[in-house]
Amino acid sequence: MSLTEKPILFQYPLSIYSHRVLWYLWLRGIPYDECAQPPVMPRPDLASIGVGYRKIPIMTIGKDVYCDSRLIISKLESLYPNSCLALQSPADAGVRKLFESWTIDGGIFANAVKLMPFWLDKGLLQNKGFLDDRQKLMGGRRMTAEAMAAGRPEGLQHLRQAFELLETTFLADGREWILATKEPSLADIDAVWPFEWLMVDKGMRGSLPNDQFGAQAYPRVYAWVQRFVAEVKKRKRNISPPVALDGASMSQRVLSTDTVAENVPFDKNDPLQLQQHEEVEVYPSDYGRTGKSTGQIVGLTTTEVVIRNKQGLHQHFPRWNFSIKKTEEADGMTTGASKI
Ligand SMILES: N[C@@H](CCC(=O)N[C@@H](CS)C(=O)NCC(=O)O)C(=O)O
Repeated sequence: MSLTEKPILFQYPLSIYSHRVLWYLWLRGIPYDECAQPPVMPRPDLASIGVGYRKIPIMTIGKDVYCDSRLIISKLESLYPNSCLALQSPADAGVRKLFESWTIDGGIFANAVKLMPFWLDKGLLQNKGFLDDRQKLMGGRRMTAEAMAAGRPEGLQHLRQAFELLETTFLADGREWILATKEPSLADIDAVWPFEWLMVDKGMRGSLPNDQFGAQAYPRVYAWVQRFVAEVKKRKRNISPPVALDGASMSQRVLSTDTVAENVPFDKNDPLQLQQHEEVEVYPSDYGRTGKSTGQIVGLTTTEVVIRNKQGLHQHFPRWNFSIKKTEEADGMTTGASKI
């Protein structure tokens, strides 16, 4: 990995998880290029650099490929030091990680998805290609109008709890930013994104009924989201727009880079008892499990796994909600604890 290489972000405009990374880049003023991706599979650009992981966003920096918005943001925090978004106290840094977990794994995003406006003409949920693709992503569950209608009341109820929590605890004292910092922090990015998606995103218009949500019901949450959006827009103006790379120029650049990959240590004492350099596959254990990346495991820490693929690129994944399996084991060729 080398900072002489500008990051390349793989994203598509409708991807809310990509917005998390874009906001981060804009708030910090970090220049990047981008390689736009289709919102559905296949993604030949990513296949050309040996990435089987199917979720978006992804970021390459030189020979390193970083998967998952959480890992991308934490890498950028360490690769570009003196972050204006970092929290000063360990306790605040911990609260920020809890926000990340609350919104991503804790059910906020899953309940927000239940509120996607399936009734909109020309909306995503009227698009057969999108529905087919997401059915595969979700392991067979289809987002039919009936299923969406049935899930909506519970989604709304759960989101009301989330709005209420923010309104009556963190934001109750009238602070501008979620952890009372002077400027927006990482905690704002990690807390705000599903709320911004529901309240601001054009594709989500109508997702929140006014009689149960709205600025009257949750004035502080609404003001905070709008403040965040305005700040992001303001800071975005300060960085030069990304170069849009097509698949060919992206893979030419990524595969021919002569930079050295980031060195991530290997923990021999990891509970999975993996050996450095053995062949493994890595994939999400929540959804999108069929999107597997394979390669030699070269780095392993409590929070990160790194594999080297056939193209010589190092793919990095978080450990949380990711599985690592020896490839023979995945093919059912070895015996072991998984068979008990
Ligand atoms: N934990 C992942 C979640 C990423 C995710 O679910 N992204 C959505 C797009 S917003 C996705 O990949 N959907 C399926 C797809 O685009 O193939 C992250 O933080 O990056």
